[in-house]
Amino acid sequence: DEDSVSVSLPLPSILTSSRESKWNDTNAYGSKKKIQSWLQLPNGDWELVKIITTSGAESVISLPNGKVLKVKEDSLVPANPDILDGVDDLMQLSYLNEPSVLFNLQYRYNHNMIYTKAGPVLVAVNPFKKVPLYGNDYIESYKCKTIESPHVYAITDTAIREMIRVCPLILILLSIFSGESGAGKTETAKIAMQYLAALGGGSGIENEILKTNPILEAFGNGKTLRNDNSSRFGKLIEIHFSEAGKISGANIQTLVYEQSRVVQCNEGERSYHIFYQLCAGAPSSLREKLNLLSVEEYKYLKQSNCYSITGVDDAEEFRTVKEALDVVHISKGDQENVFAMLAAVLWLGNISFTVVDNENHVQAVEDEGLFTVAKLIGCDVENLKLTLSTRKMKVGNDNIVQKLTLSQAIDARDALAKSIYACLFDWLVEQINKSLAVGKRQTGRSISILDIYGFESFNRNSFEQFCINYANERLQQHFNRHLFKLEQEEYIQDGIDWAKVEFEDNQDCLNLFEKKPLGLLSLIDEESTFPNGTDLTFANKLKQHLNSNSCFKGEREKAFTVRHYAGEVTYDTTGFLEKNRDLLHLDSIQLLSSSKCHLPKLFGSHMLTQSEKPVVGPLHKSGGADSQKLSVATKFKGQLFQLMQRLESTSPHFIRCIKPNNLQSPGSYEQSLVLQQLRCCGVLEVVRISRSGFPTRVSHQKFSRRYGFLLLENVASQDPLSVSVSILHQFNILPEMYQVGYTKLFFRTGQTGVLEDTRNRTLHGILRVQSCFRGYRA
Ligand code: AOV
Ligand code: MG
Repeated sequence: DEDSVSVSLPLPSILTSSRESKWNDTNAYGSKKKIQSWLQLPNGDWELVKIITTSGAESVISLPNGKVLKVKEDSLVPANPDILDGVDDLMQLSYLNEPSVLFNLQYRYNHNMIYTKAGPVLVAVNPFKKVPLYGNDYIESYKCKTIESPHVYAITDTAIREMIRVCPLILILLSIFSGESGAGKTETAKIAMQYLAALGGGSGIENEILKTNPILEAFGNGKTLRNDNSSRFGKLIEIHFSEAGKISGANIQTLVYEQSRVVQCNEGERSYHIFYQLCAGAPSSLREKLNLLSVEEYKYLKQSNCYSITGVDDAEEFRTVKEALDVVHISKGDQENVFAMLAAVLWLGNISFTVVDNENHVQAVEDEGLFTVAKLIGCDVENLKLTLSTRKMKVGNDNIVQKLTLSQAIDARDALAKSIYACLFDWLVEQINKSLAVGKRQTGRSISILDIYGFESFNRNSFEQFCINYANERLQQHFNRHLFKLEQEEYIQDGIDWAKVEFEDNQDCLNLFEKKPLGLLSLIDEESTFPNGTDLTFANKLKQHLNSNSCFKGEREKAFTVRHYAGEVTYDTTGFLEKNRDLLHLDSIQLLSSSKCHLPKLFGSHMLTQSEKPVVGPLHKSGGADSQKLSVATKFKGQLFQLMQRLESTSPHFIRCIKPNNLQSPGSYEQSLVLQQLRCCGVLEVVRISRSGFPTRVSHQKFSRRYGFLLLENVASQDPLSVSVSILHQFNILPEMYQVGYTKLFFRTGQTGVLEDTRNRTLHGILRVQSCFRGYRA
């Protein structure tokens, strides 16, 4: 009978109750208490239970399996009425608590509705399978607004409309961090681009823009333990539109950080996809030209013991990348040079060294590796050999040549490899930007999509995670500030009395990173310049200066912990200084800039400007031994600040991606994992902001229609606002629990639950009476 209550409601089928069938008992409405509650099980998961009775601080509850238990009342969290199961927007929930949010997302996920709104934010739960939500028909439907359920298409559509009508600079901010990488940021970004291309296409440039994805993913993504296609760089793509709303060009800005992957990656991971694609897909003529081996024969690729990805055909991907390079107007000749540089990097890893004196100094072995590298980058073998085994230094006015030990030589070699790859990456982005360049006439209308690497917390966290998590910390602040502002603006717009809600922001953690001179970034740079600085002295310095900071905790030996907004992460400082210095010897720079490399821009301008740049970073060496390059951390911070500046000038739309399980498999929804991410990526944060405000908003029209019939007096002739107010009075809703706006009612959490219960009871009664009548007539 109860099922018929919900079925009879004029709501989409998704909102009809599915919970009720789980119980056999017929105990229903009538109790003043919330009849359904969430109970936390010993494993941390939440279970929906029914309260049978409550006396004092204890409640007797029944579990779905029929078991009856006595529990402390405060171990129960109120559940929403069934009618709210699977709502489109978490803001519609009367109770915005963790289990309710978890359940709502799970409910929708089980029905292939992976998108849910959390107020202004779109939450996307990774389905790990093809879901029937994309393609031209859907695009058309969202464009014509015949579908209204939350979707990337919908939020992208809103952005386009906003750009055209309201504000010329619109930023869609996709991707913000989730606890685990592999949550779906990059896929979501591509889905948004698809929509933009479909709506703003026509000139052909949209195809070029879409083709930048396979290129940048090949060069900037790799397999990690968490994601087979993990982005190891951040990307902001700005898509420009004409006044008529057609795409006129685009520009890509990148945040590169993980150079170390080129020369080193962990067991089970892979380096950048392009290396494997090249080795698998190069036609024989190219193989010969580049002296290409198979992946197992390159030391850089061999060390992680992982060469392929299930379901991915690297050779096929190589063809896709080449086609994409054609589309963005990179000539066949330049493409071949790019491949030659990639081969040079791989061959560099195979160069080995031999000890030449009794002081353990080494020299590069004259073998196939050395010869091939020299040929590929277009330099003299002798010169290359010297560069890899010695270092020119200036002491006073004298130039001296220092011989290198094995570990120094390996560092020099790896630095060269990383540097070539970094130049290649930058060069590619530059070429792509030239190809996508907006015509002379700029309208100032653009939509940007930000897709960065997500917050990472592994068992062992190194310098890479340190940088990623710092970036995420900055973005989190952007997110907080913006959403908070929006929230308040809505209240003000509707004319309600609104005292500012205090909000816990992450400024303290940012200060821990950015403060000068005693912040993490300054201290790492300072230690990196000390000749005798080691990872241990660095760790000790942190402990000495930062232990009083509430976001910092010194750990045993070389480790330290940072309390990020998304949870604590313990970093192991091993390798921090080396990775931060990322020194490329002056010799190497000279070698590269004098090489006859066929991509002149690649080394020529890039390298020289780097070494000739006035040094503004802390790495000013009085000895003048090494290249005067900015430290990685300083460069990273600079890029990040540039990015943030651009973000500040735009109007963001947020999408938060959630990974429902760690197996990359469809259908499984691990509550604790989702909850951890909801907390990390701030969905609950938004929820919390809302809870301290007036999260439930209902237009007067809707509200009076839904509850008006419960009124004792006849209100048929009254306007919706007055009806709404009468309802509030009749049900004794406390004045501090709501605000009446010009167009909407604003409620604190839990308020509509009472009304909804009464409504259900009344409807239930009506139905009973009706069915009695039917029985009578029969
Ligand atoms: P990420 O960008 O968030 O991780 P991806 O976007 O690469 O994660 O997603 C990881 C994988 O999840 C993809 O390769 C797809 O297999 C699957 N996936 C994600 N979204 C969808 C979707 N909407 N439909 C179907 N499958 C999907 V990282 O870049 O690692 O932080 O650094
Ligand atoms: Mg990604």
